[in-house]
Amino acid sequence: MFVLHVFFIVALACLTSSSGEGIQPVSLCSLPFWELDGDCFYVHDTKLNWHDARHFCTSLSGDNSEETGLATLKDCDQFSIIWQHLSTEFGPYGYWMGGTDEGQEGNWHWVTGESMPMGHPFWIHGQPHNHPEYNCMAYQQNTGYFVGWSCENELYFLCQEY
Ligand SMILES: [Ca+2]
Repeated sequence: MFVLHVFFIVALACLTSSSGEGIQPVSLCSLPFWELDGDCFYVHDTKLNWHDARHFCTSLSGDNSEETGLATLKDCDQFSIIWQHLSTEFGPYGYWMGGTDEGQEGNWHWVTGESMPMGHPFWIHGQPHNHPEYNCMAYQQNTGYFVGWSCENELYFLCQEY
């Protein structure tokens, strides 16, 4: 009976600690994606140009039914959470994300086809500008803003499970 009691207390302690704040025993995301604000993201630490980065992110869907691609952001709160994560876990680099105006100059949209936010507080001051050589959107961690860059630049990048 004593042994049974000890086992029960230990089991209860594990259950309590695993349900504590900040610990998420069940993730919505499949590896290598991690959950953040209800969505699944992955930061790739090798630099590629925007098109190769987009292809890499798309290829991560593998056998999963989830579609994957360069990351999009749903709102300002998620933008803030991503900034905090990149600041603490990675570094002051540029990261490709899924915004582009390649199809039509000045018509910035997410690769999912959804409209993307314009102006403050997302884009760096004065952007997005209409420039035919700057058609791909990066997140600039050191400034905390989106910028439009040449798609041929090689950067780290952020993928997402949609
Ligand atoms: Ca452009």
